[in-house]
Amino acid sequence: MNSTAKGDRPHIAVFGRRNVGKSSLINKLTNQNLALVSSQPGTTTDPVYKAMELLPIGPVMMIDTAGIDDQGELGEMRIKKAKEIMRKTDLALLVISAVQGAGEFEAELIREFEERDIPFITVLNKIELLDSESKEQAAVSAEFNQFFEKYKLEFIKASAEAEINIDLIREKTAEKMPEDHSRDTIMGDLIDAGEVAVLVTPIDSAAPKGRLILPQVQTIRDILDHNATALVTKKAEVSSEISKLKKKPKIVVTDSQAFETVSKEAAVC
Ligand SMILES: Nc1nc2c(ncn2[C@@H]2O[C@H](COP(=O)(O)OP(=O)(O)OP(=O)(O)O)[C@@H](O)[C@H]2O)c(=O)[nH]1
Ligand SMILES: [Mg+2]
Repeated sequence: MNSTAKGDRPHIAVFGRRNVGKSSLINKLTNQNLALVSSQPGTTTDPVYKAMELLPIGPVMMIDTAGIDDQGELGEMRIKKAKEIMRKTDLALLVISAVQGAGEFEAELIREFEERDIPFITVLNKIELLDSESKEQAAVSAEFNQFFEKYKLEFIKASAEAEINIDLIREKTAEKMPEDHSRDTIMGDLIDAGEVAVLVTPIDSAAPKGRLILPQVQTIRDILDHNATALVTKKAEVSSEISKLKKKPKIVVTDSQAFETVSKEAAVC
């Protein structure tokens, strides 16, 4: 079992061959440009641990691993490295490049995840490079399908570069996180019963049609679970909504891009 003590934060590790976009994906998932990205295979040389905020889970430890594959490392070495990190991993993201393919290396990682009871999510990155019209790429897709069928895997077609399905990866990450960590509170240590939290929610072209995303819904649920009240609004309405409240909100939650504007708006109320 995967029972090594890992501290309070759930550890999410990203595995995959070199150059598949592991570091790029971490940057997009956390909205930060902390991980080094380059077109040179082997950019990340040692595992990089970064304490980060990943909603809806909250504080997590993201582990960016060195890409290891047939050309990069020799034999046993590559899987030994991965295994060391797996001892600390609560949930894994297996990143495969849609243009590069999946094979024995990925199969070996999957066997290890299963042996260690590590839940994992498979991300087919660089999906925007696949042109389904072209014959060559149709062949690549068939090869992929065989691989995924063999291991009965579901995969998320994504692109770190074109920002495709990044929210979906976040949602699945929260869904798949083992129970002992998924019970961690999002807002519980920030708000008390009877207080109000204002959630400034971007409704733009990137927002899915007709619904809120899981992290937003979970945050609302968490506030209610703590017998507090959630006021959900958009950036444009935030100051007028706060001014209508008889009591100042305990906290205003916004995304990193809107932080500066919202903090000014909220301060004048
Ligand atoms: N077209 C495209 N390029 C991408 C995507 N994601 C990453 N890249 C590019 O792929 C290259 C490798 O990205 P990294 O994030 O450094 O990949 P990595 O898996 O961390 O690589 P190593 O650290 O070398 O193992 C960079 O040039 C990225 O800009 C994507 O979704 N689409
Ligand atoms: Mg890297």
